Amino acid sequence: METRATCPYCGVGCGVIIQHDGQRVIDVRGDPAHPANFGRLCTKGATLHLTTRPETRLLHPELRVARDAPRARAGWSEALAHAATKFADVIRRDGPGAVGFYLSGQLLTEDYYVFNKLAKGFIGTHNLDTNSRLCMSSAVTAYKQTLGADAPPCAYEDFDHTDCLLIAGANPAYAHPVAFRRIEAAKAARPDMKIIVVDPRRTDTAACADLHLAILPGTDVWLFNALLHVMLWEGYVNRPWVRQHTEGFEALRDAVRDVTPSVAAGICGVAEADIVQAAHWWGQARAPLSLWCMGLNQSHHGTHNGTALIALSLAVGKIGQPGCGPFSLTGQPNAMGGREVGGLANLLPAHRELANPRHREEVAAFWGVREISATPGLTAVELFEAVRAGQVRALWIACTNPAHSMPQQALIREALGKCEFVAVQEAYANTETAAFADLLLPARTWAEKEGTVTNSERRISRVEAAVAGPGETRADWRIACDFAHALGAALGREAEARRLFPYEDTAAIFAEHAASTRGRDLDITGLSHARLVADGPQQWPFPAGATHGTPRLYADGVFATANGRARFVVPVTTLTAETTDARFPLRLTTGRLRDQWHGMSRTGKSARLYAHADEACIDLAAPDCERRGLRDGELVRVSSRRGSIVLRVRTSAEIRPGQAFVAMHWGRNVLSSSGINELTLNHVDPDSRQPELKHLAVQVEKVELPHQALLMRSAVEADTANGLALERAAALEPWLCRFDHATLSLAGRDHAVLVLRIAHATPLPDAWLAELDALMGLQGEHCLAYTDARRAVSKKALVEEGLLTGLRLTGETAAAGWLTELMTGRAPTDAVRRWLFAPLAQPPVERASRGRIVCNCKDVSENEIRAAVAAGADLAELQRTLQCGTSCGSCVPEIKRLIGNA
Ligand SMILES: Nc1nc2c(c(=O)[nH]1)N[C@H]1C(S)=C(S)[C@@H](COP(=O)(O)OP(=O)(O)OC[C@H]3O[C@@H](n4cnc5c(=O)[nH]c(N)nc54)[C@H](O)[C@@H]3O)O[C@H]1N2
Ligand SMILES: Nc1nc2c(c(=O)[nH]1)N[C@H]1C(S)=C(S)[C@@H](COP(=O)(O)OP(=O)(O)OC[C@H]3O[C@@H](n4cnc5c(=O)[nH]c(N)nc54)[C@H](O)[C@@H]3O)O[C@H]1N2
Ligand code: SF4
Ligand SMILES: [Mo]
Repeated sequence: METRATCPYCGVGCGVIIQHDGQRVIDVRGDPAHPANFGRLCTKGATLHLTTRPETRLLHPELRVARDAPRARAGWSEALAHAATKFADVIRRDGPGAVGFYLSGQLLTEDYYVFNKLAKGFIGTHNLDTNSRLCMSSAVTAYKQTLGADAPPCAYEDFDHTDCLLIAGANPAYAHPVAFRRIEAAKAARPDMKIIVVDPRRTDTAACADLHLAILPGTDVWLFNALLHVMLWEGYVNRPWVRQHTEGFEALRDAVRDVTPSVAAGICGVAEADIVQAAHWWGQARAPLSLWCMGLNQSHHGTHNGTALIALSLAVGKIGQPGCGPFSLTGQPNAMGGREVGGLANLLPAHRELANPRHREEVAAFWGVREISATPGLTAVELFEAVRAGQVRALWIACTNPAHSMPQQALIREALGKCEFVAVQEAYANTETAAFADLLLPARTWAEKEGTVTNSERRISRVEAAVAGPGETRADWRIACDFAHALGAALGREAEARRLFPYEDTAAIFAEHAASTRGRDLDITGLSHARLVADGPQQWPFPAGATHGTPRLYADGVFATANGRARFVVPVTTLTAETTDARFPLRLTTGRLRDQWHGMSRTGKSARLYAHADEACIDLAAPDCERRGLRDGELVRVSSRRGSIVLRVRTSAEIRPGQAFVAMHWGRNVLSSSGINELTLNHVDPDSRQPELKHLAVQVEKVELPHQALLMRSAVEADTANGLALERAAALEPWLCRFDHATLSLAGRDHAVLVLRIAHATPLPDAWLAELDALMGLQGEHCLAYTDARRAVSKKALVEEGLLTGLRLTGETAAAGWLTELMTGRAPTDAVRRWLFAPLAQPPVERASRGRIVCNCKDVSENEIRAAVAAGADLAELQRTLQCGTSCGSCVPEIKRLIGNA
């Protein structure tokens, strides 16, 4: 059977077709009819079916009735009644401002709508914020300050029409791969099209550019101002258009007068000629298009990064036409939908503003409630600070993992630890945040839930459920409604709760949401679930009576501001909130890897998604490693003014000296620490309240952790191996923080191998090893052991049906690399037996190491590609012989790079 849905990962919003038998998801493929992807998927989308295994799902409500007691399984009605009593007590005692909701851009629009109505319409608090605050809120404020509304004016088809694409602070080759495939195709069809990438790192995106401006982190505003300076000087500014359709230009013109390319070159750390070149390309372009994402948004002046970039489109009057405009890429699949229903602390439904009394009245009338409170709500960082200060006493968290993803984790842990009552609505057990939950509620997830989502280009898609959720899971909107009813009972307002939350299905919720948009910029009164199924995904606005959606906004030069004019904003020109000094001399930035998603609760369940990057690393430039006497792969202590963590170092040509990069994905489930957010700071942009997650000052030093161990475990049958690996990983996670450094990962492809690597300052106690053996299943008669007490080396191997299925090495772990390959390659064990009982670190047989896997679909490694390139192969030849890069295409930029560097 087949069911249509969308990919639950990034904001590209690819359509998927789920293949299933009504009970289980069997496979997934791209939906050829979906206009976001026309059948394509990236590595993450194409492996979605591998994330649906039940082993690590949360299946039943769990409740802790007394502080410090363990959680126990509970029934839904008992669990919700308990939560309602807790919330009601706090509301009665301390007022509605003492409760809060922290939600997610990964909820569906209908889920979001119900939660928003519950907090703002029923409870009377605006303490409802989401992880979009960490993500899109600077883009929202930038759009509102300049164009007047939170509406990206562009469409993906603009990639096919632009002749100058400026990508700033985004790495779509990794983060929006299917959109990037479209950019690659546009460039291949029209090689004259110019691509400029602004990113401190030489990412795969930057490597594809005609011009890469590797600016110093945090200096974008200076660069954009210098571009405007050159454009003014060269007469590229469309003065009549600016006069007719905008305001505030003179102030910006005066502000950039002294920002010459030479001044900016000094501040941004790039060549003056490159800045001039970029300005010429942009100024001369028929259709200039900009794209941006977290490199601009996650800054303490993220709003002004955005307004300065948007100013470049306004200055040439190129907006609303094919191939033109400032295009903010949405991170999460439904951050747009969340904003549409008003799912942020400062918003009300349908892009209404809490601060606007008329909007509050409209919403009160629409919902049929007495009033909408005028008290502003707390935004993400403020919300957790208020929890920490004891002002917010009951917190509801859904579909996000703040104990991983919020900055300055020590403060978040303190807040969650102190909070009187924390409810967590999650699809997976064991997330970092679940550990703090008094109440854990099992949610349905991808393939099990239905509703709608809106992608980066304002396109609304219908998502249908293929299978029922496992165990007692419920859909998020349903949980929100059930809680609303329970809370109504606890507050003695049951009839009101039933009246406000009468929904039997998501179509009814969508209809109410659509009605709330009547006459607003995002009017979707012409849409319904039925229409989205019949006519396919549509771009808003789509008012009643419309026959099609709206690919572009502002084509008539009339903007969503009060007087219809777009506005230029004079940006602040501060740099990063935190500066480097002798103690913390490196500028560290954070971001994404190609094959992992956020806290890895889903992507981390699929062995093959570790093949591209298997362990938490810090990337440093070679000179910075040399200066510190560091070799590739050694362990280092990374410290900021807020804490320190241990990571493996990777020398990288992608990064400039003086800088460092750590991916945001690795946290307590796979690492001995909380990862990089242990070190980040919670400084926020004053307008958007988005924290500066991309910039911090760090020191990196070698750390000696001589006592090492490696444990690996697989099984003879693939299905057993995969299931056991996940179960064992879950049991091992709490162990990781005991060690000075430990990582948990999966290796292999169809047969998962669980890999635990440990490094510790002091000898590992035998009791710990015995416990680890038990958790890994490294016991029993099939286990062979060898111990060399003198050299403190011990080896233990489990051989089942002639295959090596388990291993533990202590003291001497140099053989880790080839042993992992032996185990994932399922080679016969004769060779290992000899090695096992000999005091050797060397592999018993010479084997060529495969190295990192570059092409995930076709399982082709870096070393295999390098060897073919050395023999003269070009991309076409590699695609023909090795088949790499012929399926999803996510690895093509990297393959091109390997060819280029050969
Ligand atoms: N594979 C994968 N894809 C994802 C996600 C994921 O977890 N994994 N998450 C999704 C989400 S929610 C989001 S928000 C998006 C994020 O998508 P992106 O923003 O594209 O991804 P990031 O890697 O966070 O950051 C982009 C780039 O900003 C650069 N950067 C850092 N500092 C600066 C600076 O000062 N100026 C400039 N110009 N650039 C800078 C970094 O070097 C990085 O390459 O990705 C979405 N897609
Ligand atoms: N240092 C640093 N930190 C960052 C960033 C960065 O670039 N650098 N990026 C920030 C950004 S842009 C973002 S968007 C955030 C993302 O941070 P989070 O929102 O914390 O990321 P996820 O891991 O995607 O969290 C989603 C959770 O919802 C669960 N889930 C999945 N499906 C469902 C469902 O259907 N229902 C429910 N109830 N739960 C479900 C998942 O298991 C997962 O635990 O991280 C931010 N943090
Ligand atoms: S680009 Fe990849 S992660 Fe993003 S929606 Fe498409 S398949 Fe999913
Ligand atoms: Mo995001």
